[in-house]
Amino acid sequence: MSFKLYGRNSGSPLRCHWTMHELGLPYEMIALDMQAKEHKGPAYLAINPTGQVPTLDHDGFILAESLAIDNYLIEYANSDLAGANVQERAKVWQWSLWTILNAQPELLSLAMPKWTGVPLTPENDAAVRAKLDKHLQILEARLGASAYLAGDRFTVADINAATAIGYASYSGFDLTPYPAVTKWLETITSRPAYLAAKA
Ligand SMILES: N[C@@H](CCC(=O)N[C@@H](CS)C(=O)NCC(=O)O)C(=O)O
Repeated sequence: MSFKLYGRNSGSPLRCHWTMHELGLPYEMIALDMQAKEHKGPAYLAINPTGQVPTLDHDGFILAESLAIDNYLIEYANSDLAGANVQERAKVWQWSLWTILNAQPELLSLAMPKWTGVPLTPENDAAVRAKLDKHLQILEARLGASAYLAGDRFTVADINAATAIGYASYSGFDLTPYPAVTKWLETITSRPAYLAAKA
């Protein structure tokens, strides 16, 4: 039994590195040289035609998409990290999808000028920040009422959402106006599995 995970321990692949460590599954990281466009070369495109990371190779079973990979690993490990019952699993999906479909794209829009060299117009910048504020207020209310996103214990919803909200520091979006979100991020990124994934 061997796991290979393509992609370094940042961005979307970090989600899967973190989950691997939470589950205690040994694996090998294949750190593609993204500067050299190794992820767009024929060898990698043969296993993942999207040319994106992460990709999981489990003894020849190939899987893309960080959420799908995490779900596969959790089921493989027979873990309750994705929810211990049908309602907790539903809440895990709700918060994972909501954060990744709403806050993550806006944070990536703010980061875009770093990659393209083209700044956002002041109007666009203000519009993105206004949308983010709306999303962060929803997260703030949730995490003010509940220690973790899916309820009172840590689940993969926290991994999925924290790796999305984690783009804030890179994107120059200040999280200090959202103290419950900030405290939650500090708490879960002090977990041994996160620290091991980032090491
Ligand atoms: N929906 C995908 C997104 C993957 C993704 O955007 N990966 C980025 C790195 S964080 C990537 O491979 N970027 C290179 C590219 O798109 O060419 C997932 O969650 O796995």
